Amino acid sequence: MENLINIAERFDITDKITDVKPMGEGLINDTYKVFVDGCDKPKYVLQRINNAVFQDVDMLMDNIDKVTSHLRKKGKKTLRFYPAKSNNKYYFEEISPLPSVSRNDGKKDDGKYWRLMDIVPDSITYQTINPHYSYLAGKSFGEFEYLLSDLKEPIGEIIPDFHNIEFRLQQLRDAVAEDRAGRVLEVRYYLDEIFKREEKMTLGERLYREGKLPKRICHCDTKVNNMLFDKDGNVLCIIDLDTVMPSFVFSDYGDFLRTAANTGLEDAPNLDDIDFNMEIYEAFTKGYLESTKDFLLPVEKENLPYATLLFPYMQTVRFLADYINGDTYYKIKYPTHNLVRTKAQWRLFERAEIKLIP
Ligand code: GN1
Ligand code: MG
Repeated sequence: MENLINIAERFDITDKITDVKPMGEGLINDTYKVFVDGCDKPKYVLQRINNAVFQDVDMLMDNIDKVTSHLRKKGKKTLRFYPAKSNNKYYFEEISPLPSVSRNDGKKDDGKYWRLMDIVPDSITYQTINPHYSYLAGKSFGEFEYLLSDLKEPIGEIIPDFHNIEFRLQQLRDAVAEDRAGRVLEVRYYLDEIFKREEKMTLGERLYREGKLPKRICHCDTKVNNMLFDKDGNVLCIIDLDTVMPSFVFSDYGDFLRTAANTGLEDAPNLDDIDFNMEIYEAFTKGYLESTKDFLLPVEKENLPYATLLFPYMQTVRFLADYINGDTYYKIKYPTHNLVRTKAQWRLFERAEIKLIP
């Protein structure tokens, strides 16, 4: 970890760094906890930004700066980043001494982008939660969107079409047409099931084109583990702000339930572990509607059950496309990991579909 200590030392902090260790379960960035002299708990989070996914790092950190400043002005606890000594920006680029190599998608990967932020003290993360915490999470998420609803500065679309299901289905079609890893045959069943529901699941994009559904500033990655709770279950702070961008409110509502109402893990190999927990769903919805009732449009409220189905559906599409493409996007721990994730998300979709659609 010697090299990582050197990296962390390049930020504008006065502590003496003693150790850097891997942290968290993120599927995109590499995350580490940073220990300093005189403190037995880690004090900072060091992250290498995946710039194949977040290609415009300036826009990324600029979005986060605008959002965190706005939340801080309103008295909310939020992430705090440290400037790099070399450029006074909230990140620096480490230029690789080796000649740049072309990755298998043809993009060059020659820079490593690093950033450093505070660890929120006495915070707890969960993979699954109880109904009361779910209610509190619903309130906080609604409030998060509400607090950002008067942000005047523009927030860039950091990953274009990120939660556009029509675009995700097209990516899946392209992956199938190319069949780069020779995996299409074994996933035929899932492809058929997905495309059978295409019309129904692309409703949001149609409403948007008709001018009926707005985009608002959303978090767009509201997994349960992107929320820090205190010991009483109150949401202390919402983390992982990389994907904050204009989207339908369905994103935040639906993606939270995708993880929170799942009785199993996102990648549970045993599908019997997976069910859609209605108590979590109802508690979250109650909290969410309490804090959004004054600004959500009827079309947004009425379509929350659609949003609940959309996210397991979209995540199935994304994991499956990555599996078919030979695992170029999500980090995997074993060769069939994206297939296991696909099956687990699909089971969740089916369970939610049965329970939500009479
Ligand atoms: C990714 O890196 P992480 O785990 O916070 C992904 C989300 C997916 C999620 C699936 C930029 O988030 O969209 O829902 O994995 N983030 C990006 O667990 O693609
Ligand atoms: Mg995350």
